[in-house]
Amino acid sequence: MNLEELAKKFRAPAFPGSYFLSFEGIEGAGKSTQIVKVKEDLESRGFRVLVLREPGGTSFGEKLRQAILNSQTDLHPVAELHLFASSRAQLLHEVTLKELNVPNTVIIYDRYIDSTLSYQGNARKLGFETVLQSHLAFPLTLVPHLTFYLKIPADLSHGRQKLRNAPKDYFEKQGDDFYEALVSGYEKACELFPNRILTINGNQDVESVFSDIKGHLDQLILENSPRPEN
Ligand code: T5A
Repeated sequence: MNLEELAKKFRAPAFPGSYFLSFEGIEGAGKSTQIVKVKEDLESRGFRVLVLREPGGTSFGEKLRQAILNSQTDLHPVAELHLFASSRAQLLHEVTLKELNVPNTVIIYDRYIDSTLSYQGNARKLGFETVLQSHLAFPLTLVPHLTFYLKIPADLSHGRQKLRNAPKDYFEKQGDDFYEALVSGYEKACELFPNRILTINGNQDVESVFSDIKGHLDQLILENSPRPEN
């Protein structure tokens, strides 16, 4: 199967009235900042909103998160791939699929499969085929209705990380080449999934980034609202 054929195996879940969204971007792109604002906005429209993070979100997933992000040894990229996929499968099974079944729910993921494509597939050089093939068993074939890719350049990521002044985790210690490969990995993911992934300019003030995201959310909700009867 070529890459385009593989990509077609991935579908958004069909739960009427509920949505699955994800946020993507390199370190410091502003994902967590925007998720807080999107949650508030959707709640004000009457949705029940759950925010989940990857890796993590379940007690099993949080243990995997610690194992990866606090690892003192270099992990093999295949080990990384399967750790992230394990955390993802458990989160889908334990939380996401059950919660989406409740009408008027929005599940927001802070990172999902596009992180694996960019980090393990591109920057760690496993290739997109290897990543997608490792996700061909349900529930890993599920993808969000919309993914917001907050695009910032690598140097802005380093600048925001410095400002935060927190200890660097496993991936934050990587050099410039790794960050450039992350950006190009996200570009490739956007080309492969053009209808699902929306690129948002993350190099704007917080309110302008939110306004761009809100425009797309308005459209998604409008398109899926029941039409008034004549
Ligand atoms: N990973 C994960 C993989 O390798 N493969 C996978 O499959 C998955 C799922 C997870 C790590 O695991 C890797 C990727 C990651 O390395 P994480 O902690 O969940 O790590 O994710 P991070 O991206 O590291 O989280 P960050 O907090 O660094 O980034 P955010 O959430 O994008 O950024 P945010 O919102 O916290 O903002 C960062 C700083 O910038 C400021 C904020 O105030 C904050 O100080 N900021 C802005 N400043 C100016 N203008 C704006 N528009 C701003 N927006 C935010």
